[in-house]
Amino acid sequence: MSGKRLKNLQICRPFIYGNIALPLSDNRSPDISPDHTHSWTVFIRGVNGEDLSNIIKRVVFKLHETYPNSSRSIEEPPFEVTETGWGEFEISIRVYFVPEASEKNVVMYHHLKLHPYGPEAEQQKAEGASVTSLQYDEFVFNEPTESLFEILTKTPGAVLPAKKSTRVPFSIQSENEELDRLSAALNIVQDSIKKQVEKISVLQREKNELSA
Ligand code: SLL
Repeated sequence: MSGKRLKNLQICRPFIYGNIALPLSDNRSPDISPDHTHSWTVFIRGVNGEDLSNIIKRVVFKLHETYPNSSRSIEEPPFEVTETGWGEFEISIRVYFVPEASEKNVVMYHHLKLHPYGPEAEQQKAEGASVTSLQYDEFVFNEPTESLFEILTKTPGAVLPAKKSTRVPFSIQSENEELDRLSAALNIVQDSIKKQVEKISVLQREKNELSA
């Protein structure tokens, strides 16, 4: 593997970060503080839930200072932190790439969401529904090292077994919907090509008849 950089080349790796939260029920475990209202997980992962450890070495989640050891360093996938608490706050997510990448670390900010929001908030609150707040983003590598390029193109991230509680609603489903839209568009294009071909052959026939 090589640290040489590939000139005039850019490669992207899509990912998702955010949190899922669940209201705690009354029959919570006794070691959970009584003023805590929710359990939540903040995470970063691939768009289809896959592991990003082929490019990420470490992720540091910086929680609110009301948490003990508020800086949580996660060195192995899944890159996530699960906690319980009572309030929403901003979490910084600092990503360190594998050494082969020779890339600087990057930081993202996520506002931890515990409470339902939007038009169905009241109903969701009454149902004790889970709350999900996600962000799609991409790592963009300009002039990547040959090693990073090889990692990104040859070894796709392993798919982690999706845990029900933190399943991501993007993914195969939205990808399939996009494929449906593409194939509908393709049908329209093919239809119009067919019509044009018929028109041309009618014109051709007319032309032949005139010159006969
Ligand atoms: C708020 N500005 O007032 C925010 C701060 C902090 C949330 C929210 C701590 C839990 C614990 C916890 O939930 N902190 O360790 O006891 O809403």
